[in-house]
Amino acid sequence: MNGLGTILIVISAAAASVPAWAQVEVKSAWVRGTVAAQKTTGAYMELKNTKDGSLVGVESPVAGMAEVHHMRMDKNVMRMSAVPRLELPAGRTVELKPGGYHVMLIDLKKPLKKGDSVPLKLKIEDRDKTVSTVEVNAEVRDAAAPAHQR
Ligand SMILES: [Cu+2]
Repeated sequence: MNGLGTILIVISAAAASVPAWAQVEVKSAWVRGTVAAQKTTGAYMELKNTKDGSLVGVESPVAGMAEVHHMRMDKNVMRMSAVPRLELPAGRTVELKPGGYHVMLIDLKKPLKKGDSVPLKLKIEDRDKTVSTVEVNAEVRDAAAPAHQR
């Protein structure tokens, strides 16, 4: 009987351990809803990595392409540029929000309505170049939510 008890304890400890790929915590993921014929929109979230790494790509079934962008004001002109890699330093929360970093969903396949759920696959690269995928479902918010403001 003692032997069996020991085995059960070992199994439950293994089941409770955090899988190796669950290194990035994603919070408050949302996507701006779109109106008919709109082909792009932004996705926003908070990312917190447990170890140093970077976000190197995003995929979503709702969009033909997804890119990480940075937005800034340059002499009153809003400029967006693609960011091939966004550093996620260990323990620090990196915020993707209107007016700053965001995921641009490009070539949308259909309009996104408030309350829809948009699956996103985040490609996270470690310091040792290992790329893992973090899946998250982002909630679609009203198209009229404040856009690209500071
Ligand atoms: Cu953008």
